[in-house]
Amino acid sequence: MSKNENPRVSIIMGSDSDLPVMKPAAEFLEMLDIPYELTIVSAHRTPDRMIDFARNAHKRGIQVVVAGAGGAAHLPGMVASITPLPVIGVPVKSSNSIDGWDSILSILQMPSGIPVATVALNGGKNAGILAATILGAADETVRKQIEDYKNELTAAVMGKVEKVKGMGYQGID
Ligand code: RP5
Repeated sequence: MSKNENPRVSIIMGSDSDLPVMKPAAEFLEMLDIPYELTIVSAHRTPDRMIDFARNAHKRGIQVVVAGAGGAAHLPGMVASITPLPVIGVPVKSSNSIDGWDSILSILQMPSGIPVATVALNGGKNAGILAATILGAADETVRKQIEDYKNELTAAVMGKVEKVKGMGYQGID
């Protein structure tokens, strides 16, 4: 049985050119052994596929959607308008983008009633972390993994505190 046979998170993106930004989301879920799927769903180029995806994702056992797109990035918002699942939007600075703001604002400025949890420009990793964190609200195993991850972050920074102290700088202990 494939480890991703029953995916809990769906990572979708407008084009294969978005993959370098979205891959870190998949890598984080893999690190936590959370089953996921990843594919291309384009709001503009495959609208029927997008609607079919959004109508049926929860019926397939998906619990969180991570959606990335660049330029006129309508994928996260349109999926959010249909699915009952939480949608995390990843703005992508794509080749057709002016400077990334087109994608950021397209995903961020949703109308009242249809929220998309928008992460930073090219923030694929944070999207993966947030997807796992949402699962962790009702899954003790995943919640513990997120706690461990945060503790690792703290330990890494405290190591840097010691490193800077060792360079002769002073500050709070
Ligand atoms: C968006 O257009 C995609 O999400 C991608 O970020 C951008 C460029 O797509 P390609 O022309 O590389 O296929 O819809």
